[in-house]
Amino acid sequence: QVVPGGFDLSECVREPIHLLGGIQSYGTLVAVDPDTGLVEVAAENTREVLGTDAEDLVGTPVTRVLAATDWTEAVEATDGAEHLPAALPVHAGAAPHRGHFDLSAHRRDGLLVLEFEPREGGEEFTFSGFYQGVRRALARLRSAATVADCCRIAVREVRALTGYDRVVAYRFDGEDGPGEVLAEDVTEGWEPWLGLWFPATDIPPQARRLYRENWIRVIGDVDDTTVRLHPPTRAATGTALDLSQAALRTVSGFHLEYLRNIGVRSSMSVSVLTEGRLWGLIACHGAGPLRMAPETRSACEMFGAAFSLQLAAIGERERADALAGSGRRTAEVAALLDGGLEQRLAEHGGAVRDLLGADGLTLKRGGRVVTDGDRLPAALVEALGDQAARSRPGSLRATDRLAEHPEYRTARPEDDGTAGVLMVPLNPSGDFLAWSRRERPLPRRWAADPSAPVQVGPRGERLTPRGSGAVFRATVRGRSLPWTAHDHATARELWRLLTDLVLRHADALRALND
Ligand code: BLA
Repeated sequence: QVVPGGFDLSECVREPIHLLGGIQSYGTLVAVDPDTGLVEVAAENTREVLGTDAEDLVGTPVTRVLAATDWTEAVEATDGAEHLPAALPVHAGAAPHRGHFDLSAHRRDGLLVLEFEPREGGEEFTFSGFYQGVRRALARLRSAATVADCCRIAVREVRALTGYDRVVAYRFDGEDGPGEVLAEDVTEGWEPWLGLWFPATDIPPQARRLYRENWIRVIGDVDDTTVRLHPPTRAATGTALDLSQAALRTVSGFHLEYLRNIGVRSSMSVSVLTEGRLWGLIACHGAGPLRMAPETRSACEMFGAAFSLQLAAIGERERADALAGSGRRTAEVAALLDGGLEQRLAEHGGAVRDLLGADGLTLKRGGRVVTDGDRLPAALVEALGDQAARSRPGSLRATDRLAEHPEYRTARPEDDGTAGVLMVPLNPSGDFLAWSRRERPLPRRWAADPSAPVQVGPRGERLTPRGSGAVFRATVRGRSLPWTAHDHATARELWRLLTDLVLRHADALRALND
């Protein structure tokens, strides 16, 4: 996709942001063969930070800059834990640079990657004072009863722990989709972002993949000069050292440009995952340079994990409540269907359709199709049957955006108003029961025109500023109202009751024949 001015968005998607071969300058990095203890890669600022030139360090023992006991501890702490970082306070460096450092160590591609961050003021970190804050934040989070509550608490607590100027809970609409600011805690005078949508292209897919793996990402200063690695590429892999798990990993120029254009000097993002999927980020911005000590990073990462779990627990509870609330009505409707599903459904289809507030109901069974309300196009019924045949009976399939599913796309005429389907596969021969919903246009307030997310400015390839000052209103088409946890629970319960009915009839029949 090329935007007006000639910027090619596919460049963003192709950039290998974990292989940029550089780090942020507030610390330094050394990658070591864990068996020999010899340095293989060193950042070019090891002289400034540790007192030994990178060129000089490569090929020699790491114990020149790190005490042998600390080296052994780093090897042991990361043994058998590929990608899992360990943090140790160490004394490191050659005189006169010897001092207190926070060492983060992790394994990657057969190397032990060591990152040294000088302790500000040279003192040891005292966890006790900080720990109270983390505990309080976690306790408050546990009291959240709804997703909205949970997000409001999270942004307030993360801002209190870190001191950023803006903290938002940003939820993706689909893992690679655009996102919405669900909650915000922001310093006075900054424009509010609450409720705004941001285009999908703001965070390209490879960045999202990385955030699924590495749950925290700190950018200390967008005006920092990147420190290159020596040597730039590894002989073993032919690429730069993989910095996916490195705290100091340098940042894509595109993203730096983005941050500068929104007046941000530093940032931190904490990943939020539910059911293994990237739900969104807790995104933080600072007006000035700001880096987080490793303990603060760990605390934020832990807080992010607690936030993720709390979201999952809220989802679970909503499903249970939904089921409890609709159980009676579902049982009544199931009773109406006792004795010959097709015939009964022809009479009571409306009641079944209303259970989920749908516009149409479709039963395909043994070559017959019974409908109530909206009638689905024959080709779509067939495509759903194919899906049903491939799915486990009772495993729901739901979408509020049929047009985005290739398996259904060809099955829908242009003017078909149906946008959402929730389907229960009944058996391996492709029978199913499905509810359908019509399109409901969805108004959104965007921080940038989602169809032209990047504009090239007067200074050439420059991503121009954006913000609520230029809110762009647009309507999302092709979506139905989403299928809620309540809808899923009701459909699953109805399926369970129908299965019981069928089994009971089969038993009665068998008893009769015995
Ligand atoms: C990364 N983009 C990011 C990150 C965020 C955003 C949060 C994670 C890194 C960080 O914490 O700074 C975007 N920030 C947002 C959004 C909000 C926010 C949407 O606060 C809303 C609340 N970005 C572009 C374009 C490109 C691009 C056009 O707009 C590509 C040309 C790239 N964004 C881009 C890249 C990264 C990124 C490459 C990864 C940076 C990295 O981790 O190295």
